[in-house]
Amino acid sequence: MDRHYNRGHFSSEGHQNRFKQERSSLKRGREHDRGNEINARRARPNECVSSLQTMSVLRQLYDRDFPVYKQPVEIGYFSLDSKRKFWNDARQLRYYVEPEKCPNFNLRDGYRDRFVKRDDSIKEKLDHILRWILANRHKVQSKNVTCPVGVDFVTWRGHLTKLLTTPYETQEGWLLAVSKLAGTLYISEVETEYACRNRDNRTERHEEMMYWGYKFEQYTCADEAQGCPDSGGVVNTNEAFCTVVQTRLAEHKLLFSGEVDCREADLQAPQAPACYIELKTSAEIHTPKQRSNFHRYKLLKWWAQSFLPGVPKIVAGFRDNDGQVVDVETFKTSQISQLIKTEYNCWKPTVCMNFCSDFLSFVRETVREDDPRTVYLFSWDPHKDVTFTIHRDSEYSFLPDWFVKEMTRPLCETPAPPRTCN
Ligand code: 0WD
Ligand code: CA
Repeated sequence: MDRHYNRGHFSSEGHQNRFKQERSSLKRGREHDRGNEINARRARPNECVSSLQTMSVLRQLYDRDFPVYKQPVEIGYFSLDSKRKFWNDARQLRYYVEPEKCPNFNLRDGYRDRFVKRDDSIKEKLDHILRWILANRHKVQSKNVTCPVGVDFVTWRGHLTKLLTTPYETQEGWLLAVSKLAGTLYISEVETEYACRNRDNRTERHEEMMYWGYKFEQYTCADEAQGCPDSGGVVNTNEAFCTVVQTRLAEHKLLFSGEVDCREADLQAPQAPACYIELKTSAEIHTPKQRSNFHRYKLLKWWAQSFLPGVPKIVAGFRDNDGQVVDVETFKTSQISQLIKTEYNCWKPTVCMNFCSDFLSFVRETVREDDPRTVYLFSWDPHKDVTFTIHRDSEYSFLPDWFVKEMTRPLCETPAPPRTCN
């Protein structure tokens, strides 16, 4: 018996063949039923169901020794330009220029007249990462013919951040689509109805505040190592530099990509990801209650996001309600868990990492079909268990044909120019 069953993190009776398959239309009310969905539902009393139908999110189940998390290694990077075009290089990498302690940056400047906003209704899914994989097959290729990309999981760092913070999240649930292709599991987020509604109903104030973070980046980053920030330029949120890292969490080999704000300007700085810096803005803190909330909620998200790719430093601009930066503080990612220990009943890194590791085990146990047209949709809402549904040829399929075609081509055909097999 798998050790996970004994620990009771997954609901734990019965056998795989006790899965009850039933046609269903999803609660979310989308028009997509082609008769192919299988609904994983909770067991009724006395009913023997699959041991892997649901997964608990209760913190105490994950409060054990810290799992192995190998030092993340940067295996590549890519850039997205002002038109969101993919480049297999570091042209969008920027260099950190340390601001004054109280710089009085005006984060509202340029919102009306020098701001190009990325269209966030366009869902890019994993496409940029997949493009990077195809352009760098030699770096990810394994000798194992049945698993040409030599990792268990491919995803965005942001999706893993959501998993890490799940045991402490009380507001927002998530939907993660998973497909297996040639032995590797691909995880891509699906926007929840709650998130979609929030996106549609943002206030003008909220829209502007989302700009403030990017404006802070412009005040503190230069395009060249010896350069100066250009606070009079245009802020274009299509632009991004993304690192691609490989690491291992317990028994799971991971390849993920995350957006990196900038690096140390000193070219002698340690190699990536140790030279990378995450930039943040946050409301200034006046009261003990505000400080406690900052520790409990914001530092959890900041820690998870930077710990995953091994980004050691977070520079935070604290701003007032008018978008004026009044204080700049640096946080070492490795010291955040010490910093929060003064809080009563605060979050624990080990709970975050063990939950993520066990979720990935749950996914591996669940996703058996190696077929890019099949999506296992994992769903979680606060105060509930993780559940899943299965969808074939549905709106949830996310691995594009151009990627599937390349990945399923026999190995002997892979080197360019193409050769004939003997
Ligand atoms: O379409 C989607 N559902 C998603 C797209 C979800 C997650 C990410 N992305 C895109 C982002 O636009 C970005 O190019 O993937 C890339 C980065 O992925 P990530 O690093 O895995 O994402 P995450 O760690 O959540 O965010 C890193 C940064 C953010 O910095 P802050 O300091 O705010 O955490 O990427 C940016 C943002 O600057 N970012 C976005 N920018 C525009 N639209 C978005 C977004 N939806 N999400 C993250
Ligand atoms: Ca940032």
